[in-house]
Amino acid sequence: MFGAGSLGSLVGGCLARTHDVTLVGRDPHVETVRQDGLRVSGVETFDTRPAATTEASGTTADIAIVTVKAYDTETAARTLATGEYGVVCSLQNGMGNEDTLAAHVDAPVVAGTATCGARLADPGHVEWLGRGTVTLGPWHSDDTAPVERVATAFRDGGLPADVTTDIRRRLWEKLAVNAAINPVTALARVENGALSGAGPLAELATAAARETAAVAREEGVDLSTATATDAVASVASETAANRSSMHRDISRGRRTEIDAINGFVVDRAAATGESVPVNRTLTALIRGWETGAGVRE
Ligand code: KPL
Repeated sequence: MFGAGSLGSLVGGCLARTHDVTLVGRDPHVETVRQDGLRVSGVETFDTRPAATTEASGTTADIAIVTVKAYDTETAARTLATGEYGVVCSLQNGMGNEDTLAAHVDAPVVAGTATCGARLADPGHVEWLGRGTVTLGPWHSDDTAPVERVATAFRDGGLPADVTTDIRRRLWEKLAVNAAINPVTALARVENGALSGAGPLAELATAAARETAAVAREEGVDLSTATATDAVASVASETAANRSSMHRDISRGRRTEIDAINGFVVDRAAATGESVPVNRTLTALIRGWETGAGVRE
């Protein structure tokens, strides 16, 4: 597991019930897992003992699952390139991660999205807040065999996993959800539920999703406006009590994934000539906050 944040620790903890797992992350979480093991609580509660390390150069594994923040993908890909892996699977937010991984690693790349709710409560303890599901598909290939290997590992570990040949559309749909919910909740400092129903924040989020769907269609991805905006509404209500990852990043004074989310939409729109004023504004505001907070050069 490259990335031992909330999702990486949850997935790693589940898989460690049936597989040899190594979490690659940061201290103090890694040190606590190494000493005392990993506790998962919530949807299911159990203790596991995955290996844990802060340094993964030259590692070998059947499957590498990448859950690092999008701005750390390049570093993770360079580290992965020093080892040997049968399959590399991204379960990250934002777009562009799979291409970055594929540019460095000599292994099939699998793209995935996860709807599992997770929160790192304390070092060594992850809360499993919503069972969720993982959807996986091949990247740059029609070969589903590596995808099935990853899906089987997930299911063996007790995580529901589907395989699709339509993963590009699924990633764009997730991008629309993140482009709508993440910056709006981060800037307004509200929980996701504040965007369900009517109101100015919901309208803003819907507009960001609408623009994202239009850019997806320009890219040849069949994502209707209704599918994108319905997805935003249902995720906002299903995760009503959650704070989005961008809201949490900003609250902790950390860099966000804006470049791989709304920034990606803005870049693709520039390439296709689409106008995306809402995504452009949200991107400028979050980047401006990052610069002011000293977490962006
Ligand atoms: O993926 C998410 C995130 O916060 O990054 C959503 C789906 C918006 C849930 O909070």
